[in-house]
Amino acid sequence: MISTEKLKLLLEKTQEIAKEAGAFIRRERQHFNLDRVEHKGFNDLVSYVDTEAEKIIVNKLSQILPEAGFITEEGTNTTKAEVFNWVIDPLDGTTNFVHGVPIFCVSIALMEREEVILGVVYEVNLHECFYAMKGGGAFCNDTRIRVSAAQTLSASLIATGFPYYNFDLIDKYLAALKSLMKSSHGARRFGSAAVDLCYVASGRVEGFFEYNLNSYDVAAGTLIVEEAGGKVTDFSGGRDFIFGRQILATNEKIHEEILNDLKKAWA
Ligand code: 2AM
Ligand code: CA
Ligand code: CA
Repeated sequence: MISTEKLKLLLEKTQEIAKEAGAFIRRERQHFNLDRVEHKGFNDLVSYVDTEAEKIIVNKLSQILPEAGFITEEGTNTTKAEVFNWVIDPLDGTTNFVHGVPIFCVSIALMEREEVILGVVYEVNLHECFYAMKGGGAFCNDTRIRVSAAQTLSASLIATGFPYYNFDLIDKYLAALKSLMKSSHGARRFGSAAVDLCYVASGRVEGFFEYNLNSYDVAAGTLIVEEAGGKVTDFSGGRDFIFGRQILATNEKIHEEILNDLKKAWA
């Protein structure tokens, strides 16, 4: 067990590190051009900015908690530890970044065994730093955040991410989306799962769902949602949402309504 005092200190340091990586990303964006993009798959983009930002983060984090291992998108350090692991996406929203759409962030979580105990999501252009530690509430910059008070799907705005591979499930996804579009205020696609989750946490949208995401896309954001009073599950209502590649996060009140649509579509 880590003490509350130590966790608080780690949370402060992690915010500093996320902001430092964010400042690097912001600087590089000013002279970024599309020639510098590499492809991991036909639509899976990466650049030196992702890898360099990750190096900054991993290097600094290993100084503040030397016993922790790493799960990171770009694989800077692949050492896993038994108890503590950092789960890092140095640049969530890379497709936005390379095209100059200003929604992207740095996402860092700390897991103690199966549980996320600290999460930081730094939105690089809006300078919004979302953060939470287990049992300590959720914040954006210095302000406490809470999920929306909306009671029904019919009064809700829903964020999602479009599938980018595993297209054999796309019909199920589109069926769920169609049904949500018909019964809510509408759907939004911001292009960063970590930002989507923070928007649920801060009450800007009431729900978010996506399939195919990785642990580093969602780990930090899920704790921020839960600490803001929201609910996170997989599409069966269970807790396999960090490594399970299905995530539904809501303000809690509309969770069952969306879950019913997802269960029908995924049946
Ligand atoms: P990324 O920007 O780090 O790749 C958007 O739906 C979410 O899916 C983002 O969090 C994005 O993270 C993730 N994602 C992973 N691979 C992707 C891809 N090939 N294309 C688009 N989004 C991808
Ligand atoms: Ca990501
Ligand atoms: Ca990324």
